[in-house]
Amino acid sequence: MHKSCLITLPFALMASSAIAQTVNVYNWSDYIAEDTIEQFEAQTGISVNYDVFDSNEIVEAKLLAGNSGYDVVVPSGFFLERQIPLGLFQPLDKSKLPNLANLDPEITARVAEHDPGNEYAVTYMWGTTGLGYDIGAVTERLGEDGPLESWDMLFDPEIAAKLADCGIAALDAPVEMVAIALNYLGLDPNSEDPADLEAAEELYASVRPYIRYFHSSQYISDLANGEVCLSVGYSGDVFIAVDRAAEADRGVEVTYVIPTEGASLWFDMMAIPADAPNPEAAHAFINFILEPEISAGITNYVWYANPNAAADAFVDPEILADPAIYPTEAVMANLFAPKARTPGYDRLLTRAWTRIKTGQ
Ligand code: N2P
Repeated sequence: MHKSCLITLPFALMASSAIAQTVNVYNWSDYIAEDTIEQFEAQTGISVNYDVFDSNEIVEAKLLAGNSGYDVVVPSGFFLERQIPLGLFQPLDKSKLPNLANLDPEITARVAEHDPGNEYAVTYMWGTTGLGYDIGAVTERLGEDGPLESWDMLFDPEIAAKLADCGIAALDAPVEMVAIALNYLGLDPNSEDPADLEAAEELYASVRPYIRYFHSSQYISDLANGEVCLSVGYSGDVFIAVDRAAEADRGVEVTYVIPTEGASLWFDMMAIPADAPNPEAAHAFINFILEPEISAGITNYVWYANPNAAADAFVDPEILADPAIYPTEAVMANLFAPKARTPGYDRLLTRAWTRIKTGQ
């Protein structure tokens, strides 16, 4: 009896890993550690097809078209919120996600606003959308006493004009960019009032000549190389630019600020499409990400906060103590969280955004 157990067990393991299993993951660009996928493949024998995107709109279009072929996708909570009722995801089988126990209950409660009961999604990483800038180029033009911690650098035409020659970049992310403009104007960042949208559009029109381009990942290398001197950016992505600029050692020094008027706060959520080819492997992947050392390894590499309380022990103390990554209560109070847009408003928003980008 004992003997046969000893013989069958290794055989069973071999057999299960011999079945070629694949998980298809669709995640944001620059958003995982160098060794995460390798480690998952080594631990589970499941191979990973890993594709990247840089915009919620692209993910949504793929999910709406159906048959995306993905097993795990990572939209932001404010998009996922309206995708759930459309039936685009399957409920999680929590019995296959024992590592859910590692999650910080405060974050779990927060994201329940997007996913009631936390039935469909698990937070991957979270962060803010603020400003990245080239310290030398910007202070040279605005002075040490310039509004270096304010959205004025983007939205005040007189100030933005001074930065036009060294280059301003903005994200191609209409929901967040309009929310940021509304917040700057003292309006509700989640307003769907067409008059407010018009005010945001006017604000962009007033600085449009000074914005070089709208793109959601190009700014990382451009900031690092000194091709642009100011960009709206995702916190961790700007930190990549900080790092790359320092490595290049060509005199460019980049920094990230959460402007005093506030910044947008978002949670990117792992979910399994309703038509995922391999939901079993999707659960294995999500559970693996929730291993404390794996979550911490990603945070240490991409400089985004993870939702994993058990991971704190493995996160670089410098990152854990950085209020631009793990915001303090006071910073938190100054952040606003975009909410899902209704389809009716979305049409207005898309048209307004096209006009903003094309400058018409
Ligand atoms: C990762 C960008 C993710 C931030 N590079 C957008 N939610």
